Amino acid sequence: MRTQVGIVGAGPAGLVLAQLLHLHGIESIVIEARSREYCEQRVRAGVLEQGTVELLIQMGLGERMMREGLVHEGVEFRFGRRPHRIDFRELTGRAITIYAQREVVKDLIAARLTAQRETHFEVSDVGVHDFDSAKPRITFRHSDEAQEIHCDFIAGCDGFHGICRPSIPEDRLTVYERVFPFGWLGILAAAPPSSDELIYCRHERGFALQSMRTSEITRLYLQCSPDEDLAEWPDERIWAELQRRLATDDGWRLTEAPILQKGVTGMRSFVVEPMQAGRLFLAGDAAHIVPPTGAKGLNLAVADVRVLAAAIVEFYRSGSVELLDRYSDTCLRRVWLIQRFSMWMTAMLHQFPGNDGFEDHRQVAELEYLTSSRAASQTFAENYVGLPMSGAYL
Ligand code: RFL
Ligand code: PHB
Repeated sequence: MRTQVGIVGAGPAGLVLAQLLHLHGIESIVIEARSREYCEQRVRAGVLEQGTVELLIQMGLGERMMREGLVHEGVEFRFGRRPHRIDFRELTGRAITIYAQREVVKDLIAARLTAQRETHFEVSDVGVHDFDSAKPRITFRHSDEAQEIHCDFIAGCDGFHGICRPSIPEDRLTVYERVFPFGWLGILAAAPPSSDELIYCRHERGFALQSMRTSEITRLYLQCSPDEDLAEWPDERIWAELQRRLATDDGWRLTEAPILQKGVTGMRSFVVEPMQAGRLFLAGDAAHIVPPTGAKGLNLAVADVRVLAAAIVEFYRSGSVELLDRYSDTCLRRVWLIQRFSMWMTAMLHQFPGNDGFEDHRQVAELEYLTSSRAASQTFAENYVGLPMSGAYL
């Protein structure tokens, strides 16, 4: 097979890149290890920055998202058993949209199939080769047959556990990493959310978060140990712990309902530098991971491929490799701003082992300042709704 861009991974990064290229008349082939059904059902992110929403609309993918997505103009921080709201609209003129990652992925796969561009699910033994030359190759197996893609560029959009990053010789990459001593136990529950907006809650027993997927489905998280055994968390224990952490003095109660899905996610910050090697470009979780506290992973993946698509389009338009050469530097400026924000949110809201009380006071002071100072609220809000794609600091 021959194409212009070979894309490994059909997550948000790979699929948005494929669609952006398609809209500029550039051919690509997407290969994905999992089945289409698996990609469309995987429970992941839920918060879209306004810039991500605007890009999806420009790409012609806004129709269902605008109908079904929930626009949120603020968020709540809960601590000391009291709610504190931050108003995005008033502080930034912008908002976020709640629309599940799997719905974004469904819309993108549907667009890909409508465009009749090649996509292969359930491939195995993927390898990327010769990316230091002008003729890179991707090899894989599909339906038990060995296949090969000859292309001009390879986009490594295969997530944190993919093969693209480890295919680059170790001595060409610098890895920056922090692994947190906790994880999140997440559930989907068949109940309308008990509050219209997200609630980020600091509690002595650990962080809790109320989010949602639709007006009928609540998404909730509890801080837990990174290797927490789900077998020790029957539904009653999960609800009791959520009620305890989220309780307020004004009698607010979480609506309990059947739990549809449970999972535990470890938390880390990770950045690889540079995000490119020859004609292999890493994007999204393949290049970086942020702790989910800032709700940024998917948005950052989309920001990367926007930069990559523009660079590839420029190459085919003018032959210039200038934007391609700068790809990693351009992306990493944003990546580190988002790392900073996600780390700050994580440190403000979670219980860290060995805490001697100093951290409790520091966290509460941080939250009090955040929710009472207009300057602090605005700083948070401009980061949460999404930093612009370019500007003084980008
Ligand atoms: P993905 O989504 O992991 O997609 C990578 C794809 O590559 C495939 N793959 C391969 N394909 C071919 N060959 C191979 N050898 C392959 N190896 C892997 C995989 O099957 C997969 O389909 O990475 P991508 O596209 O970079 O997208 C990143 C986002 O998925 C991720 O950052 C977010 O989900 C993170 N995240 C959140 N981000 C947000 O912006 N807002 C949120 O509210 C938010 N909440 C979350 C999250 C992630 C979570 N988990 C489970 C890690 C909440 C959670 C609980
Ligand atoms: C989610 O809805 O899954 C979600 C929301 C906010 C976060 C992380 C995850 O910070």
